[in-house]
Amino acid sequence: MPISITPTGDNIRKEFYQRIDPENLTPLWEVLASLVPESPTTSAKAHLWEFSTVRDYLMEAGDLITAEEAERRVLILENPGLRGQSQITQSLYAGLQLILPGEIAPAHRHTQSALRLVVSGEGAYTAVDGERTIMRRGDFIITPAWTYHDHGNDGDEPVIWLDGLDIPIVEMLAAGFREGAPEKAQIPTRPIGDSLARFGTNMLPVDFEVEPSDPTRVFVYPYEEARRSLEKIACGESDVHHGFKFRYINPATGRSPMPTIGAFLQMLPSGFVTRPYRSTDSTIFLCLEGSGRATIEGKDYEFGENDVFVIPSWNTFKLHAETETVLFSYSDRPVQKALGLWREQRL
Ligand code: 1HN
Repeated sequence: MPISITPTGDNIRKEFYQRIDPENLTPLWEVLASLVPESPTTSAKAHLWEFSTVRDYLMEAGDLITAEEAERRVLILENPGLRGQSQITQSLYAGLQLILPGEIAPAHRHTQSALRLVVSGEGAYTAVDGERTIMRRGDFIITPAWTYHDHGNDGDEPVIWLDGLDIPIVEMLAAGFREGAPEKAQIPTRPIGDSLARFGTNMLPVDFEVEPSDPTRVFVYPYEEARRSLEKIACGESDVHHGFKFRYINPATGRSPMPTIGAFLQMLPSGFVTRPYRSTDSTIFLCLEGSGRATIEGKDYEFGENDVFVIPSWNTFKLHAETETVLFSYSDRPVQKALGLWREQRL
C-alpha cells in the first residue's frame, strides 16, 4: 500500500515520535523552520553595563579573593538572554578584570584567543610569549592562541581592563586545551617594545616571511597612536554609518590580528548621528571617550566613558554622539568572512 501523505492525527504522530525516541531519532519537520530561520535569530539581547556599577563590585571582589587564588579576578559580562553560559554573544566572551598593586595573575596558555582593552588605572603589565607590555588606558593588547601570558601590577593603583575571548567558538569546535607555565611570571626574553619595533612600524625584519594564517607578531596597539590617527582622519569626510572607523590588523598580512576576533576603533564627532545599520556579527562596544546614545531596535541605551554595550546579530542600530566620542568594538567578523557568511545592511 502507498504511504499516505494525508494529514495524520496529532496523537498518531506523537506516538510515532515517542517510539523512535529511544533510538535517538527525531523528526526534522518539527524543527526545520527554527533550524534554518529566514534571518538570524539569537537568544542574545541588547544590553549595557555601566562601568561604575561593575567597578564597585570588582573592587569588592578585590577584598574577597586575590588575583593568584582566582587565577584571573574577573566579573563576566553575561548576556541577559544567555545567563549561565559565560558569554556576551553567541560566539564571544567578555569580562572586566581587576589586578591590584603587587599582584600577579599567573602564567598559562590556552587555545582560546584573547584581547584586552585597558580601561582604568596605570602601572600594570601583561606579558605575552616572553615580552612584557605596559598597559595604558585605551591600549589594545592581544594574546593569540597558545601563547603564554601573565599579568602583574608593579604600580600603586588598581588596574581594570576588558577581556574578550573566543571561548564559545572554541567550545563549539571542542578544541580547547590549556596548561600552566613553569614559572608564575614569565621570565622576559625580549625587552619591552621589541615586537612593536620589529613588526609594527611599517617595516619587517629583512628576511621575515609570513603565511596568511600566521598570527600577528604585534601584541600591542597603543591608544596614543590610534588616537592620533583618528584625529587626523577626522578632518576628512566621514562615513554616514560609521563616522570615522578603523579595523585593527596584523600589519604583516592586513588581516585581523587574530583569526577569530576582529576589533575596531571609531570616532564620532560631537552631535554625529549614524544612519541605521545592521550586520551579522554581534558586536561588543566599549566607550573610551565621550558620551552618547545607542538606539538598538528602537530602544535607547545611554552610554558614558568605560560603559560596555552589546548589539546582537542583525539588530538595527544607530549611534548618537552627545560629545566627541571614541568607541572600541570587537566581534566574530573574521570568522564569518572566512566562511562566506558575513552580511551587512546600510539603511
Ligand atoms: C584568561 O586567560 C584571561 O589571561 C582572562 O587574563 C579571562 C577567561 C576564561 C579563560 C581564560 C587572562 C579568561 C581567561
